[in-house]
Amino acid sequence: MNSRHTAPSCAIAIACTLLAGCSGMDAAKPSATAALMARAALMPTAAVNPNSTMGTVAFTALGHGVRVAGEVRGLPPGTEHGFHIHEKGDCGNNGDAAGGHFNPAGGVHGKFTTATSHAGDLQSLVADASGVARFSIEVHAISLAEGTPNNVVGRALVVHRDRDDFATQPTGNAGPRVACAVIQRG
Ligand SMILES: [Cu+2]
Repeated sequence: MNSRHTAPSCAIAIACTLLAGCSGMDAAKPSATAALMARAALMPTAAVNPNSTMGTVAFTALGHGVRVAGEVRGLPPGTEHGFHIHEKGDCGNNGDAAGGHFNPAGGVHGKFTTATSHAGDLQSLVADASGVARFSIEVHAISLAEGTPNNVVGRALVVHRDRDDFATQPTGNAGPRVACAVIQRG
């Protein structure tokens, strides 16, 4: 018996989902959504001087949510930085033109993976001794699909100078925007 054909009829749908997303279901829908990708090339703003904060970030659609992976360099060694998707795809005015955190569900600013937080609240960046922060996270509250309310393509990815306190509303009090990029499909 071929498991590809038996998997979609999984009697207990929840158990099916928990078992790493039913490979049979993925096989039945060849990469139509899995192929969605986007990227962001973070460039330094003039909000602080000097500033060599730069980075490359890849967004890959998953069965549920998006993998956000990449690296940001040029940070002060050993520091933590607020890292968010902001509402508007405009890095003008030293990133301030990007507006507030992307928040289509009307959430409250908080830590990444908190159910009530903004969709744009990502895991904070932590720079290593060389000033490089590397990350790969699954963000369930965002999408890359056109026409969905939580689509982040065309919005801005922002690195802040300071650490996010995850408490101050609605910003996290993370200070000036030291790097910004518009998230672009591709
Ligand atoms: Cu931000």
